[in-house]
Amino acid sequence: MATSNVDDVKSQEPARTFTLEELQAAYSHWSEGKKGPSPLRPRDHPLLPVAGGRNVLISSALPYVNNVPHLGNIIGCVLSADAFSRFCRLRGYNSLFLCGTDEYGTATETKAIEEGLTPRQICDKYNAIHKQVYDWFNIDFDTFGRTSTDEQTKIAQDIFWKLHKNGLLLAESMEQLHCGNCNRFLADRYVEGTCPLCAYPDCRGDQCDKCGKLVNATELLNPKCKQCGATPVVKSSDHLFLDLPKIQPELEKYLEKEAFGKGMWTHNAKLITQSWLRDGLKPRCITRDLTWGTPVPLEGYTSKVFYVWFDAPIGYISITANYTKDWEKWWKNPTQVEYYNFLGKDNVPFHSVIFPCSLLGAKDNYTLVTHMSATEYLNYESDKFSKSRGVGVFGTDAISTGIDADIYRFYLLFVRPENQDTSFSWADLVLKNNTELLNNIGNFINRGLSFLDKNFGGVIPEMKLIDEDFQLLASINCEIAAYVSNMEQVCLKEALRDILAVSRLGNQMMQAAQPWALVKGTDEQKIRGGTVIGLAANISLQLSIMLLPFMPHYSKVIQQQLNAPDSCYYLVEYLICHLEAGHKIGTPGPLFRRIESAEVEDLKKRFAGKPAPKPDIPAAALSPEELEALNKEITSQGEVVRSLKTQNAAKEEIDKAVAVLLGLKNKLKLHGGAGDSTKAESNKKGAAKAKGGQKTPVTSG
Ligand code: B3M
Ligand code: ZN
Repeated sequence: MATSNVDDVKSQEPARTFTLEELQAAYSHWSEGKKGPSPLRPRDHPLLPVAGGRNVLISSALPYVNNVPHLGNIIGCVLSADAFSRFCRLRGYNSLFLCGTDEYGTATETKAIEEGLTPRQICDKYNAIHKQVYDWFNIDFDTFGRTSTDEQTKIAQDIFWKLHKNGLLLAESMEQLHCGNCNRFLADRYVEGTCPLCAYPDCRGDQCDKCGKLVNATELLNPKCKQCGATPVVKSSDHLFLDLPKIQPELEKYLEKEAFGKGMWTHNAKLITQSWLRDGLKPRCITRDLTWGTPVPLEGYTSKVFYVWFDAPIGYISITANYTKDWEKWWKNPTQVEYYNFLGKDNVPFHSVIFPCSLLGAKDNYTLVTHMSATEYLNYESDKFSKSRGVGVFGTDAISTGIDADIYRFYLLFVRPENQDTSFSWADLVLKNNTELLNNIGNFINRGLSFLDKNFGGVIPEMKLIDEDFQLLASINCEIAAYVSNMEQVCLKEALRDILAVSRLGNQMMQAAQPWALVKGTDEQKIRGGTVIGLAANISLQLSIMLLPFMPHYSKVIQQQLNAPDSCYYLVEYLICHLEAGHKIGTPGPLFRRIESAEVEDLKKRFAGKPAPKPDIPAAALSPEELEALNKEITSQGEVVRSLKTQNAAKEEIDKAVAVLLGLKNKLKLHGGAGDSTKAESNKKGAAKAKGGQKTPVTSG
């Protein structure tokens, strides 16, 4: 059964009556007709803000480089940002849409060890995979970069020095485990030992999978370095903290006046930010004892790198700097640039608090976030996406399903988790494809254009508009205006429903006028039939323009079938007659195809995942390949558990995932495996454990 987690279509409003002025306006807009060249600026790189224009900087959260994105990741940032960015281009704004891979930190180091590659090789490999997946989904970045570049080092260190100069750094010594054998401090997840609380022998350095309690790595009994098995010792290490409490008043002032005041913030983004501020900001550790990262330039700390969450958002700036030497025109131009952030809700505080504080603290006139569009989570059927369990469609799988990228785009944007968690459901995708795309939009456009082709030789006939046409134009203009306003507010889901409403109006017109009967009638009736068909062609063109942000490929196909000049491809709040009498269209053809339920049954099975292994399977030796596969599964399931925990998922959900993990570990034990191999490390959101000493200001000298 199809489960629908959103209002499927706009509720059918009773036909509105329009004032004479509205009807006249609709007619005069319609008659604007074809104008010369496109009013849009050409997309010449590098794109830069223009004084006095509407300058829109758009970033999508930078995906971690150590994995393949799934459909939830894709709708969570890049696809949503792409739809918005395409809208901005259609409106003629000076926009720049940027993204890239987030490459530094333990997660990459760990993946490198796992795959026997260097961190650099891992980044190159996965950066290419990400790029390929986004290309397939028709994500049209203006620039797609990466964080591990020289520009990143330059800009991150510059911001760091300014924070230092402005007295916003604190130093404190922290106790951490150090492995003498590997000669390095161990991030919590590089350590395992016996749980100090429940004596579970496979306890991780940050949390016990058995009792679920948080532990400090320094308190583990029998700690072991996960890399080499040696026993690490507690050592102190000096770290630097960003003095957030000192910056908080300025951040609050900025948010109240500028961002919350003038910007569009999703409810969750506002709520999360306000709760951080309400609790009062604490100093935050911005250094780590790792090697794969941006080096800390301050004497005494040069063996350390920046904490990924201090460093990664600076990636937005460095990616721009790698794109154009004039990057400061975007990034040090707060009065002329509006900055939109697209991200998943778990990334909100880093974008609304930590990053703006770093920039405010640098006192260097940086452009700060104005609008924040944070999505909730997309589930897969009624489960969570999980690489290790094979649940859900990952970017590279989507390519092999035989379903067009644009169909995924349409459906993902249709169920975009805008205000609440939603799910991707195959049955629902089939339903939406077959009703909204095939029966509504596809049917309207194909019927009209085929009829035009057969009865008028594909040439738009003379149109003589009558009263009811003015009513129709005014109704369509209401939908277009609603679409524009929804897009402006990043209510992408609603905007998509406005498109469907325009198509529905078109279908109603065809149904009511019956042009196929009219063309067989009197001369007057023939003219009426031609008028209806001319209207249908122009409404089809309007639909292709509105669809462009959502389904760029099909938008293009419709444009080709209409033989519409590029110069009509701009978006205003009303319908214009771009295709005037005498215009010859191209070759019409069916747009969408029916998707059969049987087809998705197979896909459903393919991506449903494997059942969790039972812990009581009889012991049998595993082949080295099976052992490796099992180890990989344990690693990824460990990641699932950690990500659920960092997302504060429901307890039952976490318990379920932990049970799966324990099952896998038991299996490994039963088969004589070497114990836990969970090496994966997700980003630490907290700092290492402080010794309880005082933080001391770091003064510039
Ligand atoms: N890489 C988290 C994520 O992919 C993180 C975002 C960084 S944005 C600067 O969800
Ligand atoms: Zn070691």
